[in-house]
Amino acid sequence: TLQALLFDVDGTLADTERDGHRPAFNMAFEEAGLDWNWDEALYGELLAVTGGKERIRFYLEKFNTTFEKPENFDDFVKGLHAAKTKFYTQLMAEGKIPLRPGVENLINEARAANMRMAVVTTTTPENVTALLENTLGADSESWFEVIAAGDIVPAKKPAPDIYDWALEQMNLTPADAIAFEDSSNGIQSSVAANLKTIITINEYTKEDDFSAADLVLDQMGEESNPFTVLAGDAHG
Ligand code: XBP
Ligand code: MG
Repeated sequence: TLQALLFDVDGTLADTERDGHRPAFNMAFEEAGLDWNWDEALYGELLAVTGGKERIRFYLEKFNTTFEKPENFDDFVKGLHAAKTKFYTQLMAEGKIPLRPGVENLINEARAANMRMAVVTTTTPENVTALLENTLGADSESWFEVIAAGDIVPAKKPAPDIYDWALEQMNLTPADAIAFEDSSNGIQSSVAANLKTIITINEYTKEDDFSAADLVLDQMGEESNPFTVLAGDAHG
């Protein structure tokens, strides 16, 4: 029986990639004196790899192969990524990124229905805190029983590991939960963890393959929530 909703963050709760993560990466590059610029089209290609540190490495492997890597390359990537997180959380604090339509309503209904909730994401934990605090309110992170994020598991989405970890923490089986995702990497991860999955598409992911989804929506509805469609009367 349905007991829990598991939420991806980027692209699902909010459209954070184009106007949040992408400019934050560019600000970090500029601060470090690098002339790299990730425009919207390039960023769409870089989204093939999840995780910010992993994405920087992917960029250098595929799109900027002439860059001479510094000796302590791991620290270099970590430093760049820490700066990116600083800029990203600043952008969130400025309140520039709203939740996607229907998300707040869905979360409120889920709480009213005593649904258990978790966040399951490849992004950095600080970024989740910054988004939730600046949209749903100061204590909203506590509504989520588990924040499964960032480097908690080494193999990020599309691997199922982060969903497996969240389910284990909550002592749930996959049949007890539904995942909310927006991307190919996201649904590969949730489906590999045997979870029913509801997709809300966005500009970067509308061409992705969602044939494994249980439901594909443009956005969450303001009135009738998708988990009631899949689970019958969740208000029971
Ligand atoms: C989205 C991602 C992340 C962010 C960057 O994850 O792929 O890598 O773009 O985050 P999800 P960090 O949709 O699973 O939330 O730079 O903090 O790694
Ligand atoms: Mg996503």
